[in-house]
Amino acid sequence: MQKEIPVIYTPASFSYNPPYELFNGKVDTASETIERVRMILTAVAHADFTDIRISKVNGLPYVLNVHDSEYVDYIKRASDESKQEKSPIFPSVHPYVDFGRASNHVAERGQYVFDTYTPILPETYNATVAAAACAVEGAKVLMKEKKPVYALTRPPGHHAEKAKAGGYCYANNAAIAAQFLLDSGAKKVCVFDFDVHHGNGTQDIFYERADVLVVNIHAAPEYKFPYFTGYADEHGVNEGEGSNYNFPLNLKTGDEAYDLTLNKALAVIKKYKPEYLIASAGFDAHYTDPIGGLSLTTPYYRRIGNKIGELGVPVLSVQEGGYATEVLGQNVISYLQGILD
Ligand code: SP5
Ligand code: ZN
Repeated sequence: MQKEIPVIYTPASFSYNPPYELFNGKVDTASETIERVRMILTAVAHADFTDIRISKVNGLPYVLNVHDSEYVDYIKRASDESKQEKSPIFPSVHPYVDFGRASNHVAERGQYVFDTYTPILPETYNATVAAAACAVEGAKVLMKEKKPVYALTRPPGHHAEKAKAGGYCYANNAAIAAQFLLDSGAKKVCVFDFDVHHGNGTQDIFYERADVLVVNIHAAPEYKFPYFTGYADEHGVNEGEGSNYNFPLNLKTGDEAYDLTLNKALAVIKKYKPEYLIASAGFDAHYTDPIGGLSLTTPYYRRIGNKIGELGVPVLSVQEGGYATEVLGQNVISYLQGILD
């Protein structure tokens, strides 16, 4: 029997287009493109189990419940600066000591953005707040309708820390949705992240807290971005000790080996007994992904959906990465279908 999955998106996702990224000192083609959301929306529109809605809430207050206001203000100012200068804003210097003082706008660029993949464009701020609003609206629908919901968020979010952008992410949409659920009365929420890259931002935000269990499966830091985090021994600190789990994988891991790790990750989630599950749903572990490095197939995303659905916890899926645009829509559909099964 089929039920409907509300899909929440924003037209603001179509308003910004990173022209390039910088890698090893060279200009590289941007992976995080408008084409991604276009392909997903087309696939979702053709599926008979989806109910497409445009987000209408103002995301800003919810963004500020997770991110530092100085940081959010910077993203806004840098977006304006980019418009004035008619050029994307990239960092050149990163803090070699952090005394909390960014002396000028050059220093701020490195203070608030941790890599050279994440340019700030005139529309970055608006799109960021609008994407976060999709996640919040998804969480609202989740609370009310207690059925699977999908937030088509672009820009993605899981690399954004409390006060830093990176990895194509500016606001941590999944964390913002989790915080909203807690502020609405939930006591225990889980974020499960199966994007191929470690969700350093979500880990950062909840690392000292026990009210959000963060579980990540990803390509190991030895091989893939964000390189500095994602090791299995990162368990959380203080109150958060024991509320953070990382499952790093070798390159080329395929469906079968992935499934063993998925079972372990889901066992951890089951034991925690969350009231809500937020899935940071990236599809860049697909074997055709140009930057991912793992080897999952499209039918396997349905299995991931099956197993998440079997937890019996209301689940909000928030779109993260996935750069094989030809198959991205099919991967999303396969996964959502799996949750419904
Ligand atoms: C949300 C998400 O999936 N962010 C991923 C950020 C990863 N950025 C690193 C991309 C590096 C691509 N450069 C490869 C050079 C080959 N031309
Ligand atoms: Zn990713």
